[in-house]
Formats: sequence, structure tokens, C-alpha cells
Amino acid sequence: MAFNKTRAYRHRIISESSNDDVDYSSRSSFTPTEYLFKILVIGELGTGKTSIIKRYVHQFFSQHYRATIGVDFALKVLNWDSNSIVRLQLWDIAGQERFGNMTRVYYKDALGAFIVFDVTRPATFDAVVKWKQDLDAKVSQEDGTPIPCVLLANKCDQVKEGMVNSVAKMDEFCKENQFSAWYETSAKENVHIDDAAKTLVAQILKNTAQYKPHSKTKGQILLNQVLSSSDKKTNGNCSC
Ligand SMILES: Nc1nc2c(ncn2[C@@H]2O[C@H](COP(=O)(O)OP(=O)(O)O)[C@@H](O)[C@H]2O)c(=O)[nH]1
Ligand SMILES: [Mg+2]
Repeated sequence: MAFNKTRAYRHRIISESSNDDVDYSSRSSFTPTEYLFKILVIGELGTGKTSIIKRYVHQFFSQHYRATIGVDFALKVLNWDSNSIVRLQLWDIAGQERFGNMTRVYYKDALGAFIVFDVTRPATFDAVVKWKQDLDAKVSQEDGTPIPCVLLANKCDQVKEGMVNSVAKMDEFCKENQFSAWYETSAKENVHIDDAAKTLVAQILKNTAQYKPHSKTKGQILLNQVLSSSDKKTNGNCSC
């Protein structure tokens, strides 16, 4: 885990919530597999990154959030299916967007990302490619391919400007720039945020399924996995 290396940032768990779609209680002797995925939420300032996280984790929207400097974490627990619980650690940048990129420490071990733009401000869409390039330059899957990334066209409750009005062009853009998918979202009206997250998680699970269950996979932690003695030795240097 890299979290002990992020001291340069002010960071804190801001919130935690879970869905209750799957009931494990009737299976008392059964322990579902638990995953922890680090997910980045990046994009230009004011596009709605914090609002999307608050909506997704807290079912809450506000016009005014206190801007924090650094990185906030929010934890969303998904009872994914009858065999798996997925914990999403959502990394929200605050105030760092103005630099247009993030350090490798921020990207380290991320398994998925959302890039957010504001449908009312085409300039924020123009910056999407730059964010995607920054992401792909600083983090990748073990085989070197880009981590799954879903593009969010946020504030779709308002009048849309620019290319986002053409579904065909957006589809083409996503294909060219290796996005897994794109969604029009509204943090305000709670549109498509759950769908976008499900698509991202499904893609990450699909990718991680190719690794053996007991191999150590970057950024993915099987929380209920019993470490072998060699694993314990390897982790001995980690202070987290
Ligand atoms: N109408 C509308 N406003 C939004 C939406 N999402 C965020 N906002 C507003 O956009 C502004 C910036 O949002 P914020 O989440 O702070 O953006 P961030 O800088 O990317 O984290 C705030 O005033 C939010 O209330 C949305 O889906 N619809
Ligand atoms: Mg923010």
C-alpha cells in the first residue's frame, strides 16, 4: 500500500457508506471475498468532482462545499454480488487541479479513474485529453495497458455546450482516447452516477480476474486473504 507515502497531502476519510442490495446474513458460514479498489476522480476545477463523490457516497448535494487543500478519501462499500464485497476508496483532489496534473504518488496503485468535465463549459472538455494523458503516463496495469477510466459529462441537468451534444462524436472520442465508457451525469439530480461506478467496477473486476486469487495485485487488496509467511515477510517494510 502507498498511503504512507502521501504525507505531503492533507488527507482524511471524509465519508463512508454502503449499499444493501445483497443480504449475506442467511449464509452464516460463508465469507464473501472483499476487495479494496483505489479510484481516482480527476478533471478541471469546478466540474463537480466533489459533488459526484458526495452524491455517490452520501446521497447528498450542496451548492457549496468548503474547499480543502490536498486529497480527501471517501469510502463506498458495494455488496457487489453474493460472492464479493467491493470497497471503493475514492480519491478526491482539492485545490490541486489548478496545476493541471498530479504527482505519481497520487496515482500510485490506482485501479480505476473517473475523469470529469462540465457540459456547460467546453474548455473543461478540452482539458480531458490532458488529464487522460497524465493518468496513463503515471499509472498503468501490470501488463502496461491503461487502467479502466470512465468519462463523466457532469451537470447534464443544465444546457449542454459543444461536442457532448453528439453521441456519435463522444463515442468516437472515447474509443480514440481509450475510455471504458462515458456517461452524462448530474450530481445535482443524481443521474447515472451509480451506473458509471458499476461500469468502472465491473471493468476492474474483469481485469483483476485474470490474476490468480493469491497473487499480489497492485492496488487490489483481498481484505480477507490470509497472508502466507512469505507475504508477511514482504510486507514487513511497509509502515501502513
Ligand atoms: N447544476 C449542477 N451543478 C453542479 C453539479 N455538480 C456540481 N455542481 C456545482 O458546481 C460547482 C463545483 O462543484 P464541485 O463539486 O465543488 O467541483 P470540483 O471542483 O470539481 O470538486 C458547485 O457549485 C456545485 O454545486 C451538477 O450535476 N449540476
Ligand atoms: Mg472539489
